[in-house]
Amino acid sequence: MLFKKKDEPYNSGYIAPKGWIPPNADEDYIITMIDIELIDELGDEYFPKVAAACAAESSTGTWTTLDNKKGVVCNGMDMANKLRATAFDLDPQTKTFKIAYKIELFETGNLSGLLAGVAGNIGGMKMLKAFRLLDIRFPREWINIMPGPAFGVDGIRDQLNIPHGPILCTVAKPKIGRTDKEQAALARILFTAANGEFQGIKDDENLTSLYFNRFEERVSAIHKVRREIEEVSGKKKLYLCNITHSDIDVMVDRAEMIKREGGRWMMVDVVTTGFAAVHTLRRRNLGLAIHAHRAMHSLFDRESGPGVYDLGEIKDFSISMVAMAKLMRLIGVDSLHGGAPKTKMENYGEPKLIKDVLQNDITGASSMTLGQNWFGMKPVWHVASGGLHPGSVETVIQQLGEDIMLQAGGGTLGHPWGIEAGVEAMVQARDLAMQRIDTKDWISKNPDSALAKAADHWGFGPKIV
Ligand code: CAP
Ligand code: MG
Repeated sequence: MLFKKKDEPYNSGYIAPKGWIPPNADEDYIITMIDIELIDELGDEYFPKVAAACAAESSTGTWTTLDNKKGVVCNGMDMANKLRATAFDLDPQTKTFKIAYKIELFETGNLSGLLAGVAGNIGGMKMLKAFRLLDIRFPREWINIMPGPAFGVDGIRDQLNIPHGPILCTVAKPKIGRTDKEQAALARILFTAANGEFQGIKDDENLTSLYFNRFEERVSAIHKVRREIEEVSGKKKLYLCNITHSDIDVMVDRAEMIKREGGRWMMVDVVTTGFAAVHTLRRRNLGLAIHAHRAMHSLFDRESGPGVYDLGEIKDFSISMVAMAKLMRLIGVDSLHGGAPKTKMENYGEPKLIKDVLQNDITGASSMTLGQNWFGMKPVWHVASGGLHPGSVETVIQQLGEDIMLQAGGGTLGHPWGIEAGVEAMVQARDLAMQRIDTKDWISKNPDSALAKAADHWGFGPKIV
């Protein structure tokens, strides 16, 4: 049995009396919300002990008592007891609970250090059959010390001179295949088709620097095209150029290269490069917006139980994308892939919530979020992507609103009439949604349009395979 009588005090101080809530939470506490399942050997009556054990392991405790050596003056127990975390608001039905951590327990502004506590060892404990960190709520001091986005939603609208509506972008497909020159030729088409109403091009997450498409050659070729087109058309264009590398110094060199080319954005695979890398890039203040691709997030945020929809048990060990989105806003990205309706990617209905935490203050907590007061930190562009095509644009805009970057890769470049027609169809779909004109209705009146052809080819539903 995991909990022996003699170990009882180990977690006794780590749980709050029923009804307790952390006082003055937005000033003094970091709070997490957790969903767990107990291993079969532990009956439901162990739930409070396990919740307290999670609070202990993630703050100051360990698996046994330590304060039994009377007369020892160096055991640190006074401070450990003062700073211990408190499990509270336990729901034995859903096995959800919250943990309140006093702000002094962590070094303010050190996100990696904080996560080693609140999201550290606890998921690995043998007493748990499943664990999901649903959310983290940050107090004012953390919001004030973290950089947040350099540009945010309004800064990017000013930069591109797009006062309203979604930004339209595509990702070069095939994922890997074009040479730097071919990608620059693609950029020229994208920047000029449909009267230049399409904003940009993005590298794919796994395109870095390859023998037929070197970073240096690509960045210079595409920005040359961008400068030319901008000069002629007067319209600002985007190139989200992937600087991802496991060596931060190489990323900084690449970012500086973009800056020298007059670029405005760098793209980073924020999960594979890690929190420290993104925080460092943001702190260097290179004058570039950060586009955050989340490739690899699925390996720690996917969950296969119905509990992920709040409908029963969870099955895996994970952290939600909602929590990840908050961390990315704090660390200072300007746009983040957050999923959308009708994509090819799994999302549990979270995109709306992710967009909310990226852009709004959320006052009311729910079963999916603790809410968050952002104390004026700039909002982040929500990127809708993954199998989107013109027929899905109306639903995406209806559900997520206009402060989104719409990325359709295959759904732009794979148009049966060619790339120009793909761009035209995406622009048509966006414009109709913004004017609240029913897409199907419009298509029936314009059967020869690029949008009608796209809908005929891909339909209106999600493309799963
Ligand atoms: C989209 C994409 C993105 C995914 C990532 C891809 O291309 O470039 O990486 O959207 O998913 O490679 O699949 P398509 P998410 O438009 O051709 O699907 O945005 O959910 O992180
Ligand atoms: Mg991609």
